[in-house]
Amino acid sequence: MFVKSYTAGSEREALNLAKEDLGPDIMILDLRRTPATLPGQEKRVMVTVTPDGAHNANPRPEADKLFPRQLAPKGPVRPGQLLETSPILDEKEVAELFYLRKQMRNLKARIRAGRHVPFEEPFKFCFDLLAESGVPDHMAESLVQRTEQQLAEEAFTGMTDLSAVSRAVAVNELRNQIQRLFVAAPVPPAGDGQQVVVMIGPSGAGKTSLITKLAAHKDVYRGRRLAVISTDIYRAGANAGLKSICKILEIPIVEVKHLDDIPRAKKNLSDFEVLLVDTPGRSPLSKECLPALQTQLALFKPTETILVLSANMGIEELWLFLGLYQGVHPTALAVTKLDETSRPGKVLGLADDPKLPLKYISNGQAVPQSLATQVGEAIIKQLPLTGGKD
Ligand SMILES: Nc1nc2c(ncn2[C@@H]2O[C@H](COP(=O)(O)OP(=O)(O)OP(=O)(O)O)[C@@H](O)[C@H]2O)c(=O)[nH]1
Ligand SMILES: [Mg+2]
Repeated sequence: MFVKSYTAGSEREALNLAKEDLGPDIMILDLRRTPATLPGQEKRVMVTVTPDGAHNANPRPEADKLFPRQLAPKGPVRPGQLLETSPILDEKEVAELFYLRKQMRNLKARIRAGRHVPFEEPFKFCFDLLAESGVPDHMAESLVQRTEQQLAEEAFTGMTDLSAVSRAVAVNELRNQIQRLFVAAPVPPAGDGQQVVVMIGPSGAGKTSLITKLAAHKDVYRGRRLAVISTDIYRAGANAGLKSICKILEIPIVEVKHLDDIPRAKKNLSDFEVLLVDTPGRSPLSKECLPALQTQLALFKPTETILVLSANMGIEELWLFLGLYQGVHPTALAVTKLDETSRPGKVLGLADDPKLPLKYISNGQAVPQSLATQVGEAIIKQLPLTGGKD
């Protein structure tokens, strides 16, 4: 990552220097203030920045190494056959991920200890609000820095007096900054060919429920002809709820019993504009889970692979699972059970990868009312973002 520091008498001047040098799109990595200690000495501010985008060039090079891209199978696939190119997840790799997780914890602690000039009010108030609601430190810092930077820019153009910014104003800007993390991802227009949307994720994450909510939601696949395919055929009654909702919505559902039935099922449903595919949940920590999933995905050739994770897991576990599922190349993320966590801010820790946009939030069991497609709004609603007393 390309990183450079600029020092000046104020945040504004230091940022101007950075923007003159690197262009307008920069991301602040660190901001340090050195107060004037001697008479006549000036306060100095050092900002450390990176050109925005550089930090995302390849956010997961290690994961790419662990799980190389897979090839589609050549020729027919036998029931139960695993592709030779499937990722092999062994204990060594899992241990490596756990080790990385520990390293990350250490780094977080060092960053906290090393930040010798903490945020000043009201930005400290904003940081504490985020941290208390479970937003990981690095994300809280970045959001509060962006809030500070935005208000400093407004102060510069005469719209606000930065020294008199109230908590309410700062919190309001913080909300805008959170909202900016999420760009609405529209459904591709009709006529763009058949969409094959596959849900993947650990057991009990809410994959099947998400399919029922997507199928019933008025804004998602509005007016499209939908069909559902389920490969979750091993557990008795696994599809009972899904079948009854499909019946109410008059959507055909096909249960695929063998891998080589997948191409046939797709062919039989070729007139449908959208195929929603449900897969069985297994722990990605088990050796068989990811290779088996990879085989199914190679046969389905999805246009979209949605990784479904439940917010009632801890953030470290969520990061670990995200790392593990990189092997099957999900294209979007859905977070369920936001209603079942007291630290909903952790979800923001999953929203910093532009290659894996957070597309859906589910915060209850009601079909489809508990499905939010305006993800930023849904998360902000769950956070205690009020200005309090100034
Ligand atoms: N409170 C709450 N419960 C949810 C939410 N989403 C799903 N559930 C419940 O979680 C349980 C598991 O949901 P499923 O949709 O069956 O999960 P799954 O990922 O398909 O599970 P497997 O197929 O067993 O892997 C069900 O009781 C759902 O009603 C949510 O957003 N909030
Ligand atoms: Mg299921």
